[in-house]
Amino acid sequence: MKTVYSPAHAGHLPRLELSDGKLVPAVEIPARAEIVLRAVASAGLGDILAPAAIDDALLARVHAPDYLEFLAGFWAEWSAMERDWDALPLAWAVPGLRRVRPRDIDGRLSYYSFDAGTPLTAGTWNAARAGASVAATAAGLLADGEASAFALCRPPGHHAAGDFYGGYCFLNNAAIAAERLIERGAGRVAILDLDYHHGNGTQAIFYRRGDVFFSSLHADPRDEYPFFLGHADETGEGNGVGTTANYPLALGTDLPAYLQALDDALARIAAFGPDALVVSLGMDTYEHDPISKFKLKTADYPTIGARLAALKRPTLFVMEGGYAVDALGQNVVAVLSGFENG
Ligand code: OKP
Ligand code: ZN
Repeated sequence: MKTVYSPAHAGHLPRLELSDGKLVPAVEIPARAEIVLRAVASAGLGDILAPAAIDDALLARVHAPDYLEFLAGFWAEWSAMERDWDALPLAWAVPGLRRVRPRDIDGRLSYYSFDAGTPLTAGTWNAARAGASVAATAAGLLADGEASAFALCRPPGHHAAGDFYGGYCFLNNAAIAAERLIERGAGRVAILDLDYHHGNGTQAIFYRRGDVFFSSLHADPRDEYPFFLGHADETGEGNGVGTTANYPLALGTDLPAYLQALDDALARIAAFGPDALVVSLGMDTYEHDPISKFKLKTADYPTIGARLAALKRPTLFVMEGGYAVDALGQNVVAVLSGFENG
């Protein structure tokens, strides 16, 4: 399996994040991608390729033009105010307030976000765009006939919706990959989100679409971030009725309970009959993840990889979360080699 990687992710270097009421050292850091790169290289998984530059038209299939313009221009505006620290938003237009776009930079920062836990930094836009190009290039490998590929994206993407960022995510890499597959001829694409947190952004982007099936296994949003999406009764709307399937799971979920949900999701995907599968690969389901509460072990991940292989579709893995940095490389390789041997 080939990996696509760009060192440009390292330009997104958040220092402190807001967590549990405190500013603490950020967990979504460059070392994450670097340790995964080293692990896939030393496992001999396959060639490691650089991405091609991303087409703006592809970005615009997923994200609103004003949102992209905001992200692209943000740091110039922020730093012109002599602010040389990372940016965090402060107030949101919850129901009862009005989503009228503010002129003020802090107002716009809030308008285009949904949480205060996601620092926007000097290098964020370049890094996020490089991550999206990694996803698009890896999707192109599938379209060229590869059976599988690994998009080593950073920052992650699945919390980013069409017009807002949050959850360490700015551009939705998995959604961009799915759109690239459709551009290259796929009629139907399934996305399976295995990150511990619900992929609210990906769900929202495809909620009314009949050609993209979105399925997610995650901690129950009543117990865990992102709190306000990811319930089992969200099943799609309009043309997308029946093409969203959520599996909210209990804190403390271990392999048997996880596999029960996974097998159900895979049966739903098989019935949908996709031309390709995009896996949002978050490794924060790991028992020692510092911000998460599932109980999967390194030895469990090859089993999960083999279950994905049994679907027998061209499969693109897109890196999402996973914050137990020391174990992150071995856990990713465990899924990917389980897939290849499955
Ligand atoms: C991004 B991804 C912990 C705060 C966590 C946001 C988590 C974002 C996860 N005290 N805040 O889905 O891995
Ligand atoms: Zn996560």
